Amino acid sequence: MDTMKGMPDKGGAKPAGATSASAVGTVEAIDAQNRKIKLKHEPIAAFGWPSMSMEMTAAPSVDLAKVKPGSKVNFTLSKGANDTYTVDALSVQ
Ligand SMILES: [Cu+2]
Repeated sequence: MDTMKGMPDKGGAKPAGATSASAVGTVEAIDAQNRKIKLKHEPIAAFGWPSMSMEMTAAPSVDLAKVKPGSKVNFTLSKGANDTYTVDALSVQ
């Protein structure tokens, strides 16, 4: 499997190359028209990320009307092609 050379093949802890993760964050901005949400999230170990502010795309199932700037939320994030990230689920704490 030469094409998989760069991939870790050990079992055990979630690798940094995880494709989805659950996280906690605070909403900073919402662009409902373009399905974008900017979140200041806490560290996400599954992706090897420190805490940061970043804009993500909200999946069609996510109700952006439920959140506003300042809302503290639990959310799940999935990694797509080209390092794009989508919020698949989101709930206000
Ligand atoms: Cu981030």
